Amino acid sequence: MLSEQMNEALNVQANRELYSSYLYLSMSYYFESIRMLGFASWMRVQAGEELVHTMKMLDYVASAGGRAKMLAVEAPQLSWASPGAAFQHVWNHERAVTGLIHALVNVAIAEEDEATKSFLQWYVDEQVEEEESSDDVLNKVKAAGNDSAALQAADRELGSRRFKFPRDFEIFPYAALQGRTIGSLKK
Ligand code: OFO
Repeated sequence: MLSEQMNEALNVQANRELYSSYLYLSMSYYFESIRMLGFASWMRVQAGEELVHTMKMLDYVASAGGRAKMLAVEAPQLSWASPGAAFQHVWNHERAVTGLIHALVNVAIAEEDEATKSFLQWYVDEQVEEEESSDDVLNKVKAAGNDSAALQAADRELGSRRFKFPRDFEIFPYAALQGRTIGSLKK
């Protein structure tokens, strides 16, 4: 059973994950507006992953007997000075999210909530990957600089990214919902 404080902290983090999805969707439409469709597609995949992170966290809250709450989502930035500025923003954002996840782990440790700490390990590992991939992409875009042929090549390369659901996540988990306690669904 989640404490009220842990429940709240997870709802707040789920909101930040949803904001991340919103931010990357905003970047996707920005890239579409400047006809960099590979970058737009990469951002769309990124937005999809963040939506999964949101739902996975809220699913955990519900299955641990808490109450998943939808909080207001901040409006993200609409455009960027250049592709490099947008990818720099991705990198900065992912570093900041890593800090938030680590702070959340510390709440679980302080509460001796082993189950939540173990659940959050997936996010800790995910952030290592996210930082690595955003660093990699930022370096590619930075190396292209203002060279339009190099930017087009990077755009094509990033366009090959495909979305994958995490192995343990179901988007329409009817059976899992049936298994949840009525108490957590009623609150
Ligand atoms: Fe949810 O991993 Fe990025 O922010």
